[in-house]
Amino acid sequence: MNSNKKFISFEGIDGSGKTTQINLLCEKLIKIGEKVSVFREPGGTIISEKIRRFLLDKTNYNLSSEAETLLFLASRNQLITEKLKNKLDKGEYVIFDRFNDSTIAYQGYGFGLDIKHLKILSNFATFGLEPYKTFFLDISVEESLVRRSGNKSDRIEQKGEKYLNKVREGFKIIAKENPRRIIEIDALNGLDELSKFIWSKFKEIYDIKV
Ligand code: Z5A
Repeated sequence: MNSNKKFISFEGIDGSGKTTQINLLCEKLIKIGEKVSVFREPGGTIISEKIRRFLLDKTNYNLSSEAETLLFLASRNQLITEKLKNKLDKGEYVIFDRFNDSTIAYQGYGFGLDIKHLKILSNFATFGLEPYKTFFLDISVEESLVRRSGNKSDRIEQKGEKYLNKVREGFKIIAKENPRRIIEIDALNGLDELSKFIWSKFKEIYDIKV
């Protein structure tokens, strides 16, 4: 088995249901006796969580797009170095709530930073590691706003509807460019239906017979 075969990521715009579906998938894996670790991005280590707080802090309103990008990548590099490699070496499943696709979608397509440069930088930060499979949960920006209504928005969520539309389109382009890795899912469906679909795909990918 490839060393990254048990490395999976979930992607999508804010409120697309990543965290919910990751939790449901983990429950199923644990039930059949599998070991699984989940890491959110940015975050997942003491240092990466410090970077997360800084990135989401609304008082850092004048953080430049380039500095923001480098901080996301710094957080990711720390997480890979401290946790990911070790877990994969042990043969455990590792699920990331966001990875490089988020940087390309939010900082590249969202902000307009050069995608070619972002890919080179991401490659450096991640030692060229890629998830084996990525579940991209696609919802409309309108649905994202409904699902998040009532929540306080952080520095990135404040960027508004137009920005989020560019990010969503970015994810769709990335999915088209990577059809073998990325499984695009219409995430407007109900929780259970989505969870069943993801589990059936998962079982197919890893040849799990239950
Ligand atoms: N970011 C970046 O710009 N560049 C990068 O490289 C990286 C990240 C790695 C991280 O914020 C922010 O950083 C994020 C991207 C940026 N920005 N924004 N804006 P975060 O980790 O705090 O937020 P998030 O990743 O966007 O998570 P989220 O908003 O919590 O969304 P989610 O995990 O995808 O959704 P959820 O929590 O599972 O569900 C949201 C709500 O919808 C909740 O009330 C659920 O009960 C409900 N839900 C879920 N599924 C359904 C269905 N199927 N139907 C109806 N309602 C549902």
